[in-house]
Amino acid sequence: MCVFCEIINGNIPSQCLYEDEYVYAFRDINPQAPVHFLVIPKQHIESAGKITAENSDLVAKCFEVIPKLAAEQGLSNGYRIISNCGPDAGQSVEHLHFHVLGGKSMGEKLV
Ligand code: DGP
Repeated sequence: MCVFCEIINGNIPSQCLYEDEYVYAFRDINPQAPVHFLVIPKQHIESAGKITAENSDLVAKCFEVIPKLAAEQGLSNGYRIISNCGPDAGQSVEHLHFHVLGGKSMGEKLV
């Protein structure tokens, strides 16, 4: 089972920020900004490359959670959302996840 499925199941501990029937959010183990958390669908979807009409409602649910959590975490000055998809993007966990980073100015822009 993948590491994020194990986190959802509680077999691997995590710092949970939010949970409902469809979505789980927790702090990244290796934070790249003062605030860095991950928002994931509980259903195992490999990556953004596997989003379809059948599962895109779960992606929407993730994105509904993000602004609420960002506000709770004090990211009133903005934040960045990243989803690495596949080897060239450096995806290391094959369970769709959205990084939310903030709490500092991220001046070095990739896009
Ligand atoms: P990516 O490289 O985009 O696939 O990002 C995977 C992220 O997942 C990476 O920033 C570190 C994080 N991560 C990996 N394993 C764990 C874990 O066991 N717990 C937590 N909290 N985060 C993890």
